Amino acid sequence: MSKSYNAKDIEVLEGLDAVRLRPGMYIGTTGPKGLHHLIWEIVDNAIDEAANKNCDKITVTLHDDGSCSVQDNGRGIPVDEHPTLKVSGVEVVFTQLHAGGKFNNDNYAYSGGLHGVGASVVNALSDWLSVEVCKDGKRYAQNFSKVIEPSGKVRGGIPEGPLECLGETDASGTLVRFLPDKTIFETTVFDHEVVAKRLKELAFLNKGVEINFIDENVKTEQGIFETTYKYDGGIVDFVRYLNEGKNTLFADPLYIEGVKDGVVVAMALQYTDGYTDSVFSYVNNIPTTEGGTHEVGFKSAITRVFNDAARKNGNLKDKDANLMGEDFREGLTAVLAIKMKNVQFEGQTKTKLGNPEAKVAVESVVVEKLAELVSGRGNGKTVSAIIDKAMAAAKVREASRKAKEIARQKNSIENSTLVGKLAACTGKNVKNNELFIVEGDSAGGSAKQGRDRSFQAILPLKGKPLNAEKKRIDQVLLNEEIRTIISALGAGIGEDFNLNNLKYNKVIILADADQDGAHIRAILLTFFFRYMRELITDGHVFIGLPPLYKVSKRDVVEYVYSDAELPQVIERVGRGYALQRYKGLGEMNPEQLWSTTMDPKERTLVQVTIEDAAEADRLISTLMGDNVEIRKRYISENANFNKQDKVADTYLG
Ligand code: 28G
Repeated sequence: MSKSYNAKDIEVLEGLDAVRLRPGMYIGTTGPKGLHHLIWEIVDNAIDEAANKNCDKITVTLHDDGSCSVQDNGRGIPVDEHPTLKVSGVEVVFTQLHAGGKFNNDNYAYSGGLHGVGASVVNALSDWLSVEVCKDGKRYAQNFSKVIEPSGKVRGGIPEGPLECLGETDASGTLVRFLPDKTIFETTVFDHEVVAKRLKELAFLNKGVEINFIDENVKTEQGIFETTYKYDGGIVDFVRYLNEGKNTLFADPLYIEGVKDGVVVAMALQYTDGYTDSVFSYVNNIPTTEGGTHEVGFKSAITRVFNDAARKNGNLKDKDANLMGEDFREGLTAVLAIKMKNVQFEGQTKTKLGNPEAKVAVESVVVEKLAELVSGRGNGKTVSAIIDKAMAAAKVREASRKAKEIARQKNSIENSTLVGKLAACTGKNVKNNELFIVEGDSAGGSAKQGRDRSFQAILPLKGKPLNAEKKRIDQVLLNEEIRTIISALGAGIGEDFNLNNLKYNKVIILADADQDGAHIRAILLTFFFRYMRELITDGHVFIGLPPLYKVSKRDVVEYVYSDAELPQVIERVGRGYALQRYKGLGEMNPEQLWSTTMDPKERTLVQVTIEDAAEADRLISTLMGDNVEIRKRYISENANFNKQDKVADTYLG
């Protein structure tokens, strides 16, 4: 290294050292989620530049060398010398640790202000990073890399030299390319679907911004994968997309926007003839899966506005009580996107907005603007359709309350017949007992024969259980597969759920390693997440991993649980081996199923976290929606719990 450092520089480098020492503090985790966080940090800076109207095109590329680049056509990061640090603005952005970045919520600015936050974190955690800036007719570049000092100390994000001018250009913007450091992350392979899904979401949330996605690792008939996301309708297009393939009650989503006390509010809504309540909310482009104060304000606002309209229209008479909030959410698809400063996230997955002022501001903007829209000429039919739908929902609500009451009493009698499909275990010690939910009758049969009946119970699932998202709760509860699970577990559901009554300590989902199996896993996780959340948070839910292959030679038999392991196992077994690929659980005989997947001494279980379940819920309900093709592709590529993706926790008896 030729460059000499002054005291200020050393301080900067120590800042980046801290990032490498405790990556989790800056990017949450060093798993796949943290890896993708690197992309989002850089993309966020480009999005900020777009939010300030200085840029309208962003290109994200996954390169075949494992690196990722992000390019924008904005103003370009400032290149002039920083007054106290005496290096270029570019070098400051990539080497100065900005106090805590996004994880210090006090510093989060939603527009302008804190540009470049997080870029230094990405630099610190990269093998190398290069930046190119086009600005004021010139092209500049600087490279950074990881170095090993003579003492053996490893440092990340060290400039290879100062920012250099490479020549002239007409262009303007910033290009950043980086290769994540393999010694920091559990995996450094970016996931195509994760990136595609988030970029599409950002394009919906940032109206008119063109986001291009190129993946050099995905080949199509036309060459390498390339696609463009650009939505001039913004969240109105998002709502249209969510309702694709559904019957909508009116053609164009209602859209309102406004600002109150520094909170910028935008909302689009449309009703379908379905029963689902699909409200998707965002704060500063971050999904708030668990909702929060902004959603509370939104819900209370639409209830008020539509009730007022129902009275004005004469649908509700003086003596009638108001319709309930839930009546106005049946069939509702809405996107609520707000921007504000000093966001406070709460909840189990830190995806719930806590700021009380957000409720006040959202409620006020939505009441004012939506009331105006609703009373406006030309919206009469739309408003009538909404009111009629809610009136019908209120009637069903009353009927369904009675039905549930009856169902509750009936349940205890019906349980005996429902649980007929269940092969219970003989042991009575709940702490030891395990319930296997097994995909398919044939695998269910093998599991029943292969199990240790003293503590293992088997519940075969015939087809796909009803998608928990698709129907109202009372219909979900009427689904036989789901009710069998509820009564087998014995702990109730929803508000009535009580862990103390749980009859099994482990609930193990056993499904094939294919698309249908992944779909079943996602549906079950969504169901547990919505109606038995504590089952997951208390650590009772597991995914069983069946082997994908058997490699054998004479008396040697080895089972292989992932494609990545296969070559090593084949090499170990050596010439003359026989290879069997298991297409499904059903192909295994009872002994094989026991020894590979059910025997606590041999099997591998992956414990389901609340984040896994929240993600399954989000995917089933948002970006997959009714679009079967997208869903299938997504699930087959992401929802498989295999050994590469997860830290497998082997049961140690
Ligand atoms: C392509 C990958 C990600 C960015 C800009 C533009 C400006 C900027 C970025 O300013 C302020 C200065 C140095 C720390 C602002 C340009 C005002 C005038 C900008 C990006 C604070 C940062 N002209 N475009 N940052 N710095 N795009 N895309 O990162 O001290 S970051």
